[in-house]
Amino acid sequence: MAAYGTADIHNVLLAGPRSSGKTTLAEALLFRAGEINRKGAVDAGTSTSDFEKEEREHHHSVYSSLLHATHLGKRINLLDLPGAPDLIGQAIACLPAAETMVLVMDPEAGVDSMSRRMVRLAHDLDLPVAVVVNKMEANVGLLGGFLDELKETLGRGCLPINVPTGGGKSVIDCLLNGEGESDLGPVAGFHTELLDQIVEVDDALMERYLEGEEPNYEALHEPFERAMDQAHVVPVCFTDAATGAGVEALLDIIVRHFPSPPEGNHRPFFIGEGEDEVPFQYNDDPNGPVLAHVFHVTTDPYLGKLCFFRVYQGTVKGSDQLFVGAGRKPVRLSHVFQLQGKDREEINEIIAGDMGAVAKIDDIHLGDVLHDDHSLDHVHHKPLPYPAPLHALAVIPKTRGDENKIAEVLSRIREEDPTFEAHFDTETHELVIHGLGQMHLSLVLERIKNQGVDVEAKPPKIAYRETILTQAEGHYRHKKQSGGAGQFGEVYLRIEPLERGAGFEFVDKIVGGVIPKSFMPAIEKGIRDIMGQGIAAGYPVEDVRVTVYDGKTHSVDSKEIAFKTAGKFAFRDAFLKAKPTILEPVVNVEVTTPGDWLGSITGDLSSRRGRVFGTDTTAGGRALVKAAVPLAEMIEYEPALKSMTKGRGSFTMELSHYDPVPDRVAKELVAKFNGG
Ligand SMILES: Nc1nc2c(ncn2[C@@H]2O[C@H](COP(=O)(O)OP(=O)(O)OP(=O)(O)O)[C@@H](O)[C@H]2O)c(=O)[nH]1
Ligand SMILES: [Mg+2]
Repeated sequence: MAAYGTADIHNVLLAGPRSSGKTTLAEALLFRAGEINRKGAVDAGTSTSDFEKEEREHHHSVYSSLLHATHLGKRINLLDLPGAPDLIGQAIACLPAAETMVLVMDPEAGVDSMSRRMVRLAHDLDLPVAVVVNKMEANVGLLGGFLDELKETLGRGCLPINVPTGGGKSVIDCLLNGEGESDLGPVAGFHTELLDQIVEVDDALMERYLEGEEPNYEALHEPFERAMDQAHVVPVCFTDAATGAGVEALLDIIVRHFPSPPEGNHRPFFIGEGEDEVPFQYNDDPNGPVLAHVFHVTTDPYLGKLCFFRVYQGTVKGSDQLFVGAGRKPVRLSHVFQLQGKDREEINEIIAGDMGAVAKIDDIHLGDVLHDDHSLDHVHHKPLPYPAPLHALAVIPKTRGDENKIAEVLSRIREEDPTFEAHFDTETHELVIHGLGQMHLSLVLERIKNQGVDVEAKPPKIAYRETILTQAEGHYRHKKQSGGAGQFGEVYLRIEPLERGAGFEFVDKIVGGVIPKSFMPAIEKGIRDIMGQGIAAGYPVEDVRVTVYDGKTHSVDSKEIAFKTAGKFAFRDAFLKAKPTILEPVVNVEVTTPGDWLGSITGDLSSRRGRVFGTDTTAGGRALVKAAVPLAEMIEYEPALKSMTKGRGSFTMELSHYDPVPDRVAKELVAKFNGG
């Protein structure tokens, strides 16, 4: 039996921008709760959370990690997420597992684009947000301005629940206490502001409050928690993970005020497929049928594949056999573990609301639902908004024969990371990896190298597409009738542009059986083949409708292969007459910088063929720029932004749409394809 019940659990994500101190704060929380007796440090490679080789070497988080602590008899599960935008796949995967997102912020860096992105994600998943302003002592002079900035960007409900005092050396509560002096002024003002906001969600409490009654913890707990669930209040507290100031107060806040699984907004699960899909409510009951969800997959050096899951109802035991989604064959778990960074401990059971891991089960994958009752076969979590991997690299082993080893590493990474893809390009005979940016891909290369495989990587290829601008007709007669078995197939077709993103449509308008139905799939196959290879510049063709309307058949020599060839070349014929054009991916870029670099950032983005569609200067004097820029121009953006902003700017980008490339670029791509 667990020493705690479902209502005693608090699941918290530590999210936020790079280097804001999430991992250091996690370490400080574990230390203060007595879980570890030595405080490790990220920079020394000794923290509990950043234990993987790449993390110890680079001094930042690369993977999400699960930690736990006990405080005031309550259980806290912490998920320490990496803050680098390139590693956001790791962070997004974990979002379903918790009831609260704690956004850890560095007041000097301010509300950057990564913070905004995490808040948007939380909002989409109905996840309450709290803010921890970390590094308070060194930045005590900035804290007042930073609070204004938080309010301006996250809404007026963004209010302190404690405030720094003694020059950032400690904190003083302002939820249940209205007395004393803080570094930001009298506590009374903060206390009143917070209570005024909380009572708005509870009429009876509001009435008593307006009559002058000072609400105590019991009176406030439920309304406060509800205000968080509704994002009416976004509590802000202060810490200094380096000195430990405010850390115990944060432990108190987590267990006393943040939602437990039964209190929090339920995670968005659905049951059924397509039109029959309806929201599914789980019940947090440890005695109910098991419902668990896999939110993280890693590789343990000893145990191999490790799948982390959160239990929503029922109790998962090592002896259990569970179904995976709609799969009919149950999997036997054998052992279940609780994790403290890399340290794992086998335990008997994991109750509703809690998290754990199972090892070495090939049939369990990231995002899977585990259950023990066929009525839950079709339960799934709302799909998570993973960004598309836009950067690509071709990977070439230096030693022949290492391909298999590389493929093994890559397939493991694919299991763990939904924002990573790898495929073998049969055209170029290259192994191409796709990720979110340079950092993401160089970490993948490192993992390959750590397996003792030496590789070379070629510069990123941009995923251009080919399409047409008008309609055209095409024709091809494939005839081979000299010696041996003959081949004959003749095809007339028409191609027309479709809306961007529509893909491919194949229409059979043959009348009178001039081409028998049985050959149509071969024609379509020939067309799909050549579309995949590209015609003008070697990039896949998209957004066309092909209508086959005439042709000829030979009673003996017509066979599938002949019609496949005829379809392929008839398409090529039409394509070249239909004003072919090349499309390029365009990304939405959001740049934030502290300080006045607005002019240089917009100027630079314009020189990258970007279209700036929004600029703003926020409370802390920070610049925010939104623009749409061709991906090809963003390859070297990270170092450029760094040097422009003395290392203080940050940016995020997401695929927006495809646009035709300018003539000059098209000519270059075509010439390159033709060996120029
Ligand atoms: N002065 C000061 N430094 C801190 C504090 N918290 C963290 N740091 C330092 O800030 C740097 C980044 O800390 P991390 O804990 O790795 O930050 P993170 O948010 O986990 O970073 P990512 O994993 O890259 O997202 C390290 O050098 C820490 O020692 C703090 O409260 N005060
Ligand atoms: Mg970290």
